[in-house]
Amino acid sequence: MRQTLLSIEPEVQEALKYNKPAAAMESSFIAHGLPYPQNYHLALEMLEIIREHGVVPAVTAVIDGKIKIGLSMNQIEEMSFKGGLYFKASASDFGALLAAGRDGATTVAGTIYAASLAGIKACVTGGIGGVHRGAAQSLDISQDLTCLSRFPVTVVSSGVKSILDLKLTLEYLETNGVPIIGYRTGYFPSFYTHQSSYELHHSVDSSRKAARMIKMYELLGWQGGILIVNPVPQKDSLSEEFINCIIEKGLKEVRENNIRGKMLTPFLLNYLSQESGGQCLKTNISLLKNNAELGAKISRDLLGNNK
Ligand code: PSU
Ligand code: MN
Repeated sequence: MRQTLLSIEPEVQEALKYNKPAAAMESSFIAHGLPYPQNYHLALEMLEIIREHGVVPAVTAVIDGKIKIGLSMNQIEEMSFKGGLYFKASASDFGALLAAGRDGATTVAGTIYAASLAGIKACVTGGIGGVHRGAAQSLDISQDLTCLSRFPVTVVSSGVKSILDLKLTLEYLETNGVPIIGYRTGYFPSFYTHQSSYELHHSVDSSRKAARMIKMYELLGWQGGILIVNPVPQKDSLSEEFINCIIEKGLKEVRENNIRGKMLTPFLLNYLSQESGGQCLKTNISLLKNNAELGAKISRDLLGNNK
């Protein structure tokens, strides 16, 4: 019965049937995170990068009363152009959207859930949501974190933006038992910035070693997901002072306009891109491509022998 709620693109279906590698891709950054037409061109480039490694990409979404595992080019174009019409769909929104026939673009939480329903083991994103600054008062903690601990999917991301509280985000992940593995880094990356001051306990220097660790959790019957953090390439990394200065101004606007809930993250993302004069956008594009490449390699290596 559950399978009838999924609409899996034929090439993804084939990959799953014949045990060929597939990687899921978040869609909220296409619909809500980046401007048109850069979002469209980037999405296509990411699909191409994933394919170059022999992996079938599957952008996830909720469309026409189905959970989509893989979108057609037309659907990606439509989503890129009319992003605002798509609901920002976390896992807990799926049932409501399906019943109402409303379309949604998936957050990391939604993407992990969709991937786990389809049996896809890894997904690619830019940055995950986390614990917001001032969470002691607002209790604003992204569902991405709880879904990471609930569904057995590996997420490749560049850490979290410093619009969030990095320290509390790491504490929350630790409490919920989400393993964090640095890819060629010993520090948690903070999205636009190559590294933060927070040290990681585990890191790997190749996709094969990452796949080996993930398989070890599988062998142990680990029920939750794994977070692989992949820093933005050095050449596109922005300085922490530069970003923090813009974020402080953005947070002032948030307080003045009483912005809360689902709107908070998109508001801050939009503010950052506008105020940084295109630099944030360039960095965002660079890290997303980099994550597509690593996500593809890990998905490929998950099917190999990594001894
Ligand atoms: N952070 C980014 N870019 C994004 C998001 C977060 O740097 O596009 C999106 C992702 O879809 C993420 C979601 O899963 O925002 C988290 O939203 P919230 O904080 O409302 O849970
Ligand atoms: Mn929130």
